[in-house]
Amino acid sequence: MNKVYLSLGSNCGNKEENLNSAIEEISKIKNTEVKKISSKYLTEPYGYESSQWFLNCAVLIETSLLPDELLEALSSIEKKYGRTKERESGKDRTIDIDILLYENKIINERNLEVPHPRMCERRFVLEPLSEIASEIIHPVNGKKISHLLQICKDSKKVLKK
Ligand code: PH2
Ligand code: MG
Ligand code: MG
Repeated sequence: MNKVYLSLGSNCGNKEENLNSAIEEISKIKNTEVKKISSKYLTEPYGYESSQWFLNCAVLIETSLLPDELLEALSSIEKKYGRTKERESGKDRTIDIDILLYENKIINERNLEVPHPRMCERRFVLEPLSEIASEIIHPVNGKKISHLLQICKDSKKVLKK
């Protein structure tokens, strides 16, 4: 079984329910178990302007799916919750599920980059992740997640619910 860390986010509709439903769906993916769920955090939109704050959390799963297979399964959950390019207004989204870390793998494919290329700059990712993976080492920069959070310069607000 492979340990995989995910970041979940929602800033449309009932955000709490969206995250919970997505986690429930993730637990139903074949050969996949949800092992840890962080607290949920209310977070200021990062990288663009929106009046809609996000609810974010991090999840640890164990899966025997390969990265591509997992990506496919996660994308279909996003689609099920109405995540289509057409329906999104700007960058607001009902549910976004990103693969942050897949064991120690480094993947640089057109449709999948792991570790997530922007995770270290984002407090809304590191704060929840640090709750469930503080001692995990980032396979590219060799730093612990707890340390990446300490040195993160992102000043957008991240409030534990
Ligand atoms: N996701 C983004 C861009 N900006 N900001 C917050 N606070 N939370 C997110 O999940 C988020 C974001 C792109 O996926
Ligand atoms: Mg994202
Ligand atoms: Mg995404």
